[in-house]
Amino acid sequence: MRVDIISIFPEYFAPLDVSLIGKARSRGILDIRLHQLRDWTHDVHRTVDDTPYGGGPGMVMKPEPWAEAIDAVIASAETEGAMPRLVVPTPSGRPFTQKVALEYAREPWLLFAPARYEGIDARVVEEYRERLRADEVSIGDYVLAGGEAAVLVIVEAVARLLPGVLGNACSVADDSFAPGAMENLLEGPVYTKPPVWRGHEVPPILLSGHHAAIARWRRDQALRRTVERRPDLAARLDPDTLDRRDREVLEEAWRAVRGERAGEEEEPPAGEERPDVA
Ligand code: 6GU
Repeated sequence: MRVDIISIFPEYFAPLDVSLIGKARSRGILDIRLHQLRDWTHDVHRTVDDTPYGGGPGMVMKPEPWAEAIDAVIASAETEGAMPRLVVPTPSGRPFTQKVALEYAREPWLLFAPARYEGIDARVVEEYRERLRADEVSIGDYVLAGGEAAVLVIVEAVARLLPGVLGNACSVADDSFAPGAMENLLEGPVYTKPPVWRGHEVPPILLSGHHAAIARWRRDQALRRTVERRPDLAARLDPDTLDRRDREVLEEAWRAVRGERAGEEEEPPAGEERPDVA
């Protein structure tokens, strides 16, 4: 996969030389190319921003340097007519999820346009939307100072899905959020040696050698953890992917978050309201 990144801080991407991604690059699985946006300005100050039309705080990134930079990347295609998919990180974008990561992992070429300031003049995405299948994506409900950190997040999530990047291909299928058995499920706790550490024991089932019982225990843990930590995800579990035991574990976990004991009534008696969870 080829990845181009246009930014006023190309040095921000030094971590892409390290670890999993660094190895994928040196092995030729990932071809990452960094570009300085200011190289496509024409004034002595190498200006990339200007005041917003309509007033308001902050600055907006000018369209011209972005378009010249994007055109130069398009022109550098090594296959005649090949076009990158354009990804513009912004807190007002659509959520970047594991599903989107899997979709990007199937693309041969991605182009990232991370902005600083209040964002890029909206006409840039408008200009390239059709030709480059431009996507505006957000990595979560908080605001970063710029899109660079979001690009690092997205590149790491996508790169580990590329064939040959991870040592163990199964770990991708077992991921939290992976489509299939783990869809909308968080992974449970994991343990390694020693069996007792500072008085904390590894759950004995994991030392039993009973593979089916271990798989069942792990699934119980995943179900409980998801209800506790991400009731929003748990509420979206597909009933068709749940067996009888799953349903029992879930029911018990929901009771626990609601602060009920087993066998207690669904509805509290009138006048004894309890706070709703999720
Ligand atoms: Cl993609 N960019 C910025 N600047 N802030 C964000 C974000 C992206 N996703 C969440 N917050």
